[in-house]
Amino acid sequence: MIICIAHKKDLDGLGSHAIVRRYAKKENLDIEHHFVSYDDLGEVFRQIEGSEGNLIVVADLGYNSKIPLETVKSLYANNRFIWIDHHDWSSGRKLLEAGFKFIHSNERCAAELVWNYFLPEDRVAERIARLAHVHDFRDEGELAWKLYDVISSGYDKLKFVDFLARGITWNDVFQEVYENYQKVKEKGYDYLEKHMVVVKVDKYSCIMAISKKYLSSTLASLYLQEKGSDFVIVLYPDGKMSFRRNNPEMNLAKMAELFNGGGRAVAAGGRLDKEINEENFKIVTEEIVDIINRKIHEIAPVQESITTH
Ligand SMILES: [Mn+2]
Repeated sequence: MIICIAHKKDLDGLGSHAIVRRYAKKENLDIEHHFVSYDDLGEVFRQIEGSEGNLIVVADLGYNSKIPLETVKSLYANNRFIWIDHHDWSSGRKLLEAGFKFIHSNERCAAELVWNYFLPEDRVAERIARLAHVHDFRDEGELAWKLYDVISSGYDKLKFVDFLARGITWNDVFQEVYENYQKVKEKGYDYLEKHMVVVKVDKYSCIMAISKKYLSSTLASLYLQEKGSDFVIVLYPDGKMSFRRNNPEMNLAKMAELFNGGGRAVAAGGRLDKEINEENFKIVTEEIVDIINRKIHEIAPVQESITTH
């Protein structure tokens, strides 16, 4: 059996799921999908502890400090274990010592790496991978962004993945879901606009806002990023945090580590151990600023200027 553990929030993660699903069908293997976010990955490894003789594929999920090293080691010892990713692993060296097969690139998205590894000759897998790339690298491409809206709407992930795996990238169901979600998005942007603050962290400007759950972190943060601050933090009522930047000096993977998360330099996610609401929003933002401030020189290392005589 294949156990596929990949990101649940975007086209890269679900595209990775879809390509592995297509591979499973081709090889006549059963497949179990785990739709995971960065911060609950450790929990999923614990859930499948004891698995033996399976192919475990982890995709589009980076290292975070909550991943149980011993559990991963035992999964690797008893299964074929492959990790395919494009996130920042600079803090994850200890985990890599477990010795599993690790495929990593900074130039390609996870779905492209999954396509190349599992189904390099397959045109459907290629199409899925290219759509994922458009979204992950914020390129132009109407279909990729429409599919992302379908994902963001909360549409059933397994159904979505199954359509893609069968080579169906658009249909009437997606169209209806997409159209309904446009109204929801507008409401979400309106709420963000009314629940945001601009703060200073060291010399950097940051926009923080509470988002409604139905607006995805990518959509919420893209909306806020357009306002031009150095970086943005989107907060969700359950404590989830999402980081995006305009200023390339900042390493958001490092920032997210302060909040039990991880990700990439350009985009990362974490979690606060409390609920966030309109009442405590101001205090929470101050706490977040304090936490980041203490480590700002690791997040945005000052470039030493070298003077020559
Ligand atoms: Mn990705």
